[in-house]
Amino acid sequence: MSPATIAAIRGARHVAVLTGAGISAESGIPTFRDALTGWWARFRPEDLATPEAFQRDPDLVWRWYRERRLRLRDVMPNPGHYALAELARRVPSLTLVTQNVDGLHARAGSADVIELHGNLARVKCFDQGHPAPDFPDTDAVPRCALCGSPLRPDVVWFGELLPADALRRAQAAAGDCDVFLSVGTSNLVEPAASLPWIATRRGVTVMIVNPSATGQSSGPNIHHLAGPAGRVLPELLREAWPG
Ligand code: BV8
Repeated sequence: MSPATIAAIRGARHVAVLTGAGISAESGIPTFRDALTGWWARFRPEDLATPEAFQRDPDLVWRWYRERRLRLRDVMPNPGHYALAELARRVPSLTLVTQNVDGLHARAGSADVIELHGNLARVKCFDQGHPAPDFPDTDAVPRCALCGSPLRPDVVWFGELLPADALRRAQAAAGDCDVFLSVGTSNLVEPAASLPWIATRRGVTVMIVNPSATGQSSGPNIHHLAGPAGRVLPELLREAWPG
């Protein structure tokens, strides 16, 4: 990695990190842009991850999330998740913001993860948002014990607002950081996709960890660390803090 990249991360006061589905790819979780596999290949995520899809066919959407959640039992954080947990111990301040709903950052030891799009392990009811104690392992949509409305995963669907406090904290971190680290995101989904621009416009260093340059911005302060997060992030830490 370039001496400028190493110097920037070593000298950082506050690192803001935004992760997307790409950081979980090496844990075996397909990214959003990868076509859905098997029976689900006939759908696009944007067609299932909406309140309208749930109201149209609650059992279908519930089953999709139930399968995704059951699959989480067999996956583990990968070296990319662990490297970010280690980075938080190396710099004075680190804010970790994720678009992912898989909970893998917390399982890798990261604290105070800002989950912009919710968490697949949590369930709430559709009408009132009453939290449900657990994710009922049923094929048909279960009902809320308090109000009787259908239960749904506690994730942010397309067309739904992000949790206001999470978005505010993420935007504040992008506005305060001196290094912005974007890992495994295609920058397609708003308003998360605008976070790196807050940092770029301030002229701070932006590092992009992604095997692909597609959809990624470029410029004098933008360092593209090309490659899979599970290899690049541990490499970044080893070179910045050798031994
Ligand atoms: C909202 C939870 C107000 C559900 C998800 C402008 C402003 C505001 C809103 C909009 C706007 N324009 C459009 C909108 C509407 C919409 C939107 O952005 N649509 C897109 C499709 C254009 N946004 C919303 O609806 C948001 N709500 O803004 O409310 C509003 C409402 C209506 C109208 C106006 C305003 C809510 C968005 C949240 C949706 N929920 N997830 C679930 O999971 O089921 S988003 C979903 O996409 C996931 O969370 C995922 O993380 C996220 C983003 O995708 P990525 O993470 O980037 O993943 P992706 O697959 O795209 O890319 C993977 C990347 O990894 C690639 O670059 C690849 O190269 C790289 N990669 C692969 N392998 C590796 C790797 N990188 C590193 N290492 C590897 N090994």
